Amino acid sequence: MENCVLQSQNKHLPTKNSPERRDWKRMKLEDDDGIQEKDDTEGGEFSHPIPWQKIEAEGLDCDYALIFSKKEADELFEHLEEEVVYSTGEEAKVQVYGKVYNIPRKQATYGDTDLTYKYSGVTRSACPWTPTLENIRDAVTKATGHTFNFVLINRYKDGLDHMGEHRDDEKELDPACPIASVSLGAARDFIFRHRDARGRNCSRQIEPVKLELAHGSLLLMNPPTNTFWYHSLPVRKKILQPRINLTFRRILKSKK
Ligand SMILES: O=C(O)CCC(=O)C(=O)O
Repeated sequence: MENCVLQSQNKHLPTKNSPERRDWKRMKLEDDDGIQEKDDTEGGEFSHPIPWQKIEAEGLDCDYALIFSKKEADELFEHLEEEVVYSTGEEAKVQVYGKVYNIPRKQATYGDTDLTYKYSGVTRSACPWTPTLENIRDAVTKATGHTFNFVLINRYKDGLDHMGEHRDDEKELDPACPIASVSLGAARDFIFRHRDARGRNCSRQIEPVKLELAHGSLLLMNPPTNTFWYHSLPVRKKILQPRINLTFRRILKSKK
């Protein structure tokens, strides 16, 4: 069974050995429907502490918090709808085991000049940061202490749009830097599955870890999570509203 550790009252995420982190309270996760107990404190303004929740399992280390109030998150969503230009045509396809597929959602990539990122058989170059993306990136840096030079944006028009199981383990990603996933819009389920517990002939029985990613939330996937765990955003037919997800990453320029 997975455990969840709650919560620092510090705005910045405590480091592994800091007293705040040692004092966090351990709590359990439900089998299926995500976190059993949640701190119901709203994220609020950035001048207030962020109540982080710890999500842990074997080889999985994540932190979760609401970092934007509803009003802030609503505004960010609207601005992104105006600013972000999503890929079309050949750029809106991926290659899996040699076959080309349309992406079941919209995608865009932004970041520092000259950065490219290769995933699912395609190489994407970064468009220059927009003002809203810079604001969100800087808010994530302020909340976590980590810096990011690239963001992959996924827009899901409704619950039919989805993302299949994968790991963010590309060699050009800085292995020491977490992937910071900001969610805006419709809340969606997000599922982690251990690499040894996938498929019919899996070698081990390990329960998946299931979360709901809320409007204005930040999920930090710390190393080594993406080595051991796949993640996905499954179809949810009842969801009729759009959602935008931004995964901030640090790309090592020398290993391109
Ligand atoms: O939309 C999401 O929350 C999933 C995004 C994701 O898995 C990714 O960018 O690698």
